[in-house]
Amino acid sequence: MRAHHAEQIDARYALAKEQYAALSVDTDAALAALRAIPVSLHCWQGDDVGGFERPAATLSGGGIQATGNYPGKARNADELRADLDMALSLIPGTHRLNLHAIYGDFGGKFVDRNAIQPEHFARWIDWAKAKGMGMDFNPTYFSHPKAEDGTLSHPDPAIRQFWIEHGIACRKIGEAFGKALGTPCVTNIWIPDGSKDIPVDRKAPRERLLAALDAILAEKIDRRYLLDAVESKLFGIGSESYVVGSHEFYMGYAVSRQLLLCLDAGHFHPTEVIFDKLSSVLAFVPEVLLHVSRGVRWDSDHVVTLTDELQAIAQEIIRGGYQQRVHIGLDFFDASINRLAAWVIGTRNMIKALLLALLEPIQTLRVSEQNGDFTARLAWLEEAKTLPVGAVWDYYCQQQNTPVGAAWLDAVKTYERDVLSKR
Ligand code: RNT
Ligand code: ZN
Repeated sequence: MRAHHAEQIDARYALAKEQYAALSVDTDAALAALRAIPVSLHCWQGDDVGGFERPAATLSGGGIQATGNYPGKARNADELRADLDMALSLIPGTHRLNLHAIYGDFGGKFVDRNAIQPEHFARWIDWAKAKGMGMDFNPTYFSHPKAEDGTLSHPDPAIRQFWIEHGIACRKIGEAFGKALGTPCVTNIWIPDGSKDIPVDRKAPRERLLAALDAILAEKIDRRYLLDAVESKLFGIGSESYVVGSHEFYMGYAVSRQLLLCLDAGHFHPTEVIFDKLSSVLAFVPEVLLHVSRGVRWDSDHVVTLTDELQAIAQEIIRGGYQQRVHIGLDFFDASINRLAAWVIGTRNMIKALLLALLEPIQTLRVSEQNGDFTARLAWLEEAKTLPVGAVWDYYCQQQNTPVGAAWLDAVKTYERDVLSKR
């Protein structure tokens, strides 16, 4: 029965391959290219951004929020690794893990943010190494008593210094990841600093942030191990009127320091989209980090679905040949549905969007555009939407030994019954 099913998938793929070949699209080449694009799975979807600094830690402050209380969230790093193992077994390809600093194996003792060391992440390194995965990293500038009213832009030099030390510690950890895993670790700085109501001094906090970032980044670390990124934001809960690390601030900072700029899909005006920023930003910064997310009316971090925006992001990466310069990370946290399913749905959608982009009849589209035949360009853009991408996707899932179609959901439901419901 199973074998028969597999044969059907092969047969459907063979037909699709012919149909694409007639449009000069090589599906085998597209799948080989797809396999080479990692997506960095964010650990924080597994426990609602709580982390493991203390038992039953929860997200606090930072202007971000995970809503819902679906049962079964990971309570420690072992549970989170088990959940990630399960989710990764349902996602085709080899990907990366994106850790936040609060997710170390702290061995039951409290280690403050400025004292974390690579050793606290040794078990994550071993885990990733065994899977042939790379890792990315993030300092955590929220959920901490010293983060209640600012971090790197805080007027109190002692508080700023504490967070500078955290940033420095995190870069050392990122460097250790890169050395151990043989692939550079993207270490991304995002801070929540801002103000609820209208400030009169918008200048001084930005000057302090600038100096603090320069202090964190003063030590040059080999780009083979570590890539530094900075992430802007428009507003957050409690920082509606002013965000210190705005887009212009970090764009200027990344350009002047030649760092990675992180573009989070939820961090701009509600109708503003990030796909069109790629070719502009990449004219001035060496590389970009994406936080692929889905804002619904605000930066709500809903699970990524196969929207027009997601497809446009993937198209820009592929059409621009930016695979080596754009690091794809996910950033959503939904606590109202099964958390593993959220990872699987969001990540599979990101990969599907990349596949759709790789299967575009790009030659026909480009020739139409170059000839000024915008009628044909529009016609082919629309025809491409109903080409048999599903057959190619199913074949890819089968080839990568991951469930085809919605079969992954059965695996998640079984895991929920056997493991999550017992937590
Ligand atoms: C917050 C930023 C940031 C966080 C993570 C948890 O608005 O998007 O990237 O979501 O660091
Ligand atoms: Zn983000």
